[in-house]
Amino acid sequence: MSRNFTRREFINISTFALGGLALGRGVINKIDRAYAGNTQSAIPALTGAIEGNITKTPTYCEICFWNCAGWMHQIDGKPWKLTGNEDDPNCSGRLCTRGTGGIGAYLDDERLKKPLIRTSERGGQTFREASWDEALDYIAEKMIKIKEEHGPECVALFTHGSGGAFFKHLLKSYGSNNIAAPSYAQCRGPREEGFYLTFGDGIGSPERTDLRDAKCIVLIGSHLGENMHNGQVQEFAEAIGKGSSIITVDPRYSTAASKSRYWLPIRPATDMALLLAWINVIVEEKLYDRDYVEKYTIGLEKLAEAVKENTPEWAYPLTSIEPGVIRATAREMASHKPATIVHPGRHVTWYGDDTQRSRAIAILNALMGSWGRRGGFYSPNFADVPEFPHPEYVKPKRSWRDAFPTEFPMAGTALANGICDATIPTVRNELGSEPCNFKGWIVYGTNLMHTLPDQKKTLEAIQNLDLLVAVDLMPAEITGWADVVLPECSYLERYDDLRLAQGRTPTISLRMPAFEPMYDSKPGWWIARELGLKLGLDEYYQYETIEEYLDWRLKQVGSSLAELQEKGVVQQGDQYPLYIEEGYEPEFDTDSGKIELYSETLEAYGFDPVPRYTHHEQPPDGFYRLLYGRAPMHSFARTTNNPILTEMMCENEVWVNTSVAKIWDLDNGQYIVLVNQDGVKSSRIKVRVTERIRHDSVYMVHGFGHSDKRMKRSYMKGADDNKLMTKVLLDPIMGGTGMRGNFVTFETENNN
Ligand SMILES: Nc1nc2c(c(=O)[nH]1)N[C@H]1C(S)=C(S)[C@@H](COP(=O)(O)OP(=O)(O)OC[C@H]3O[C@@H](n4cnc5c(=O)[nH]c(N)nc54)[C@H](O)[C@@H]3O)O[C@H]1N2
Ligand SMILES: Nc1nc2c(c(=O)[nH]1)N[C@H]1C(S)=C(S)[C@@H](COP(=O)(O)OP(=O)(O)OC[C@H]3O[C@@H](n4cnc5c(=O)[nH]c(N)nc54)[C@H](O)[C@@H]3O)O[C@H]1N2
Ligand code: SF4
Ligand SMILES: [Mo]
Repeated sequence: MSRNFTRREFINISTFALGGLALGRGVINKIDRAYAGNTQSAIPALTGAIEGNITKTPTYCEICFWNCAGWMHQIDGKPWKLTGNEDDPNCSGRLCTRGTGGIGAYLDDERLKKPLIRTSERGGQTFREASWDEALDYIAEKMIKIKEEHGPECVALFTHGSGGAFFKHLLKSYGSNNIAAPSYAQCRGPREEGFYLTFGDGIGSPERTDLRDAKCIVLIGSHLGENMHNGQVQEFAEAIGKGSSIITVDPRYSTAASKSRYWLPIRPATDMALLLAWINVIVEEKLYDRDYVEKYTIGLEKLAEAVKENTPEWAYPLTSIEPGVIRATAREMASHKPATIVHPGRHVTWYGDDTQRSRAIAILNALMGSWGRRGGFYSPNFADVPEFPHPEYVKPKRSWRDAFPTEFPMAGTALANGICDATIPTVRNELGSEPCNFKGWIVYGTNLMHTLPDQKKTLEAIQNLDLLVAVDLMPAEITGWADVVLPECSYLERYDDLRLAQGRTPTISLRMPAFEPMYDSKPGWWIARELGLKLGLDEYYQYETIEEYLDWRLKQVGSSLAELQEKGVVQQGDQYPLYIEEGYEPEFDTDSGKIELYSETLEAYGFDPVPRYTHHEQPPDGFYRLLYGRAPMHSFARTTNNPILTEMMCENEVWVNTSVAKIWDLDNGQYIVLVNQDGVKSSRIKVRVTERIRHDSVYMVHGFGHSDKRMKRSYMKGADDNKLMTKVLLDPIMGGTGMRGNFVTFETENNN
């Protein structure tokens, strides 16, 4: 496939240097060390020449939720390398560094190996090994009891990851619809609701952003290149290669900032002022797409009225961005419209007014006329595969919503933090007409201790449970609090449900096992089905094998399991036009049927119909705002024990501005402890003295500082940002947990 960005540009931006990494000598030595003592190596003995029987098995990557489709190559049945599937639009044939290191998820010898049942009080970390039968019986018994005594709705599911689909089916069959994903209220929920309120549609994943054809890209805290969502970064590199004008707003000189025409090192927490000032300039100077705005939007006059005071001069003292730069960047955006995209971001739960900030971004895009246009937001296509037949789900009598009758009216799905609240009797006492708190949690592939801010509250909720089940690959922190721990096998050892991704072309892809499950681990689909059968839900499982399930689904759309096993990815579904200029006719599922620059829906709920600037607390003297983000070679806290990826980065560092380091007498490479505004301390973390961060903030990569000793490679390596997030700024519109209102100071051996 032809791509007209230079390879150097791509490698430069994405640290893809390992793209297509096979298990080279260095990596093999490291894994061999991890396996020292095992009689048989898990990896092929490469001697330079490739000898043996080479095979490849289709999969899609589970190292992050971009889910690139790829191939697991083997030599004589042993792992050799992971590569991208050429037919996959999510990756265009290339996996990222993390994806190629996915073999490490399979090879990690510190994985969970057997089902475990807790033998002491919660958190006591005392478990005994159990058979699958015993562990599942234990869970089924408790679930039946909760159903009888409190109702099935009192069991909630937290899920992130592919196998979660089978647990969702299980929970709904059992009678509960209380299903939460931290990827909503701790990640992209405000963005989805902000765009929905404006365009009547969300962004989805992979993002419907037409970066490759954009002539101007505005990144507001989106650190593409460190945020390594594969296809998106490839398109970003392509746009840079074509000379697209990049404007990056970030208090930190990110990789993206280094590729930008403009870098706006904004004072954190003031982005709304910048966005309103941009809107002000674009409206005042009539720089918007007039035909588009007239045809598709309502509320321009009210918008103009609402932002008339929000001039660049007004925004300057708030944001520290000079009025001239605000005007110049507004005009730059407008000069490329409609191929200007103000990127909606992904992890957007920052300051509590996040739905409104996302709405301001949506409004800017509407003014540029970029929704539905080439170089803006395309209209995605979807693969459509019927579900495997099952009886209708029992209609739950109560939902998580009942615990929040008046709050968070726009929450589109259960809130992970909301379920936590509704588990603590003193916080939320009502769940429906009968008093009921959550009594059981099933936690699939999400490490709540690293994921939900306010860890104290999470622990308090856990102590109120009758049942906590953790289905995980690793002995992650959450498993230490569970009653029953179920070891799932890695994605390379299992079938999963079909990947149906949105995109320019609709595709289906398959994950199938390349290896037998190691130890006594099992695939998620098997675990959920066995539990379903033990709960007497046989009628919801009218298939015996997963092959039968997948083949049935695929046959409904003229494909088959055999075809997917051979190709890994197939195109399926109708291909509709992507852009208005190619015949796409936009429909806006808003109350007015138009793009709402002014939202009467929000007004009716008592919220601002046009986003307004609200002041957020700035750090007190001697404290610095805690910022956090991603590193290209790790995913959250899920790869920080991966034997291959830890070789590339084994701990995080705290970025401290040079002038601040001078004040505190901090040296580059020195270990310190961070202490937050509530006196909570981090584990030891190395200082990185740099000009690349503002003086009022510090920065670290999320996912390090594991506290579970069973993960030896990552135990106490670097610091956990989440531990320092004791203050949460709740979004009143949809309940997202703003995490950037925490401040830290430094403790060194000299000053503690
Ligand atoms: N402090 C802080 N909190 C955050 C964020 C942050 O940056 N800082 N980011 C937020 C964002 S954007 C998101 S999307 C969420 C993500 O939050 P999570 O989805 O909770 O991400 P992880 O911490 O990676 O937890 C994933 C868990 O899945 C397990 N796992 C890995 N592979 C498998 C598998 O194949 N099967 C099973 N069953 N388990 C597996 C891992 O061992 C780990 O315990 O976190 C949010 N919370
Ligand atoms: N390698 C890798 N890539 C990933 C992931 C991963 O774990 N690893 N996770 C994926 C997921 S689920 C998500 S949600 C995304 C998250 O990635 P993004 O949505 O791109 O970014 P965020 O984590 O929201 O923001 C991080 C950036 O925001 C800047 N920032 C902090 N405060 C402010 C502020 O007040 N204003 C502005 N303008 N900027 C600020 C930080 O300096 C940093 O550069 O990454 C995805 N990609
Ligand atoms: S972006 Fe990288 S880690 Fe994420 S699914 Fe794709 S290859 Fe895997
Ligand atoms: Mo996320």
